Amino acid sequence: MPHPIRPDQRHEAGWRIDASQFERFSAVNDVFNRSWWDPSVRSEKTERFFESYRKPLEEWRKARGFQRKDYALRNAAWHGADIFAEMKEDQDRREGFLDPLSVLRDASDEVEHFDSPEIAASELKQVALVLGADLVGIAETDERWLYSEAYSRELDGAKPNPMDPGLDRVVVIGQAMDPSLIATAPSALAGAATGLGYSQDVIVLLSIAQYIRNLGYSAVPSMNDTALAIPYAIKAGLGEYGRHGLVITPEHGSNVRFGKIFTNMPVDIDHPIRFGVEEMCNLCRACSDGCPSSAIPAGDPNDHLHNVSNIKGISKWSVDGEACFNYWAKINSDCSVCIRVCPYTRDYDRWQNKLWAKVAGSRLRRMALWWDRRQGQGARVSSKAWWSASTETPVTLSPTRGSPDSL
Ligand code: B12
Ligand code: SF4
Ligand code: SF4
Repeated sequence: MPHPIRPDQRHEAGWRIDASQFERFSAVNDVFNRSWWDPSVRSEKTERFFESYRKPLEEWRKARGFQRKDYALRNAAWHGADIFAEMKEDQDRREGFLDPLSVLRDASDEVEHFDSPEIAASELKQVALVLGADLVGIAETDERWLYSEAYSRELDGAKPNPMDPGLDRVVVIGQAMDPSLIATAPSALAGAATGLGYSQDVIVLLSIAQYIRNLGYSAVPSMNDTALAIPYAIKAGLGEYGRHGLVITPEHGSNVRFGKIFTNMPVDIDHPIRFGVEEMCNLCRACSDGCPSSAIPAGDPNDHLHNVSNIKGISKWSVDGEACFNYWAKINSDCSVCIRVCPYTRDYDRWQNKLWAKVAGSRLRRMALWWDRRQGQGARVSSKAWWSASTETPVTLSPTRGSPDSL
């Protein structure tokens, strides 16, 4: 089923870009890549952080959620994505993270023709969902969101980031992350949700790209490499941008990862949606208050650059990536607290949460915020509760205000 967008929710992207200041972003300057080449980011802690994904830590922390079984699960969840990332490292490719995924058969010589771009788009979306995507939308490609350079670990610097300009469509997919794991953030256990998201994404992206190629068109599947996911997800109508610097979707809040497929298949495009997120973020500060590294701004959108890891010339809420990643290195795992505490992170299969979303999108949004806080929605679930759910019947993983795990 295609993504449901009501006509009254269609909007233009509304980018606030100062063309005289704008510069395409170089992947060399994202914080992960800087932690390889930039001594002001690289440290023993960042090295130990990356190593902990490959081999067991030498010292285990006593804190729950950071013990051996938590890391065992986290690293197992990453395993699928890791296999593809490491498969062509001898060719200076880190597929899915620094380079597009390439384990694909060639496109068919025979091209399938569709009666209209609308039909082609709706069939493609149905295929994407059946192949495992949770959300799918389509946008026009836009050079502004293409990285100006890719990062090469071999060169320890920039390498070209080629993209065929004939690929004028980008299919953006969303993969929901496991809410019961995210509810334990910050923890290595919650990091399993991230790893699973990536591992599933790889398979789904490759399958959709192969389907397009089997129809005789070009398709380049991309995860974190090649281009910025967030402006594309917004353009493709998957959600609205939040204060925490992430896209909030109507179906899963921001508890979702994005992947993209660049193609020349002649498909119709989607439109950005608005459902009250910006207005809610103007009232709410749950993410900026809850962020353990104070990386999320509490003020209005602006074009302030925290450091070289922010794109230039766009007025928006921007996260301090250095502060965020420093915290990850300190706790030895990634963090998802900003997703956990956001009031939009809910199970929208439940009628109460559907009703909450309706109120949140109306003039009564203050009431929705009050209701959210009263519910204790977004409180941390203890990792102990997550593990003990395996022996309890029925399984209960609802958030409690009880004693949160200490770090
Ligand atoms: C590098 C990176 C990080 C780094 C460093 C960011 C940096 N500044 O270098 C750090 C460590 C901070 C990080 C953290 C997280 N990340 Co991250 N990250 C990325 C990655 C790989 C590259 C982004 C990048 O190049 N940023 C550098 C510059 C452009 O940053 P910036 O100017 O601050 O812009 C940010 C936003 O403002 C937005 N953005 C960029 N251009 C524009 C333009 C407009 C008009 C707008 C409105 C927004 C916008 O995207 C940028 C995201 O960093 C993307 C994947 C991708 N290719 O996009 C995932 C990605 C953004 N991360 C993601 C997630 C989920 C997280 C975490 C929750 C961790 C986790 N559990 O996975 C945290 C959340 C932190 C936060 N609140 O933002 C998801 C977001 C999904 C969503 N729902 O929106 C992405 C898309 C990965 C994915 N495959 O889904 N991340
Ligand atoms: S991932 Fe954690 S440290 Fe980074 S911005 Fe979100 S809450 Fe803050
Ligand atoms: S936590 Fe609140 S302010 Fe932050 S993104 Fe979610 S709704 Fe917006």
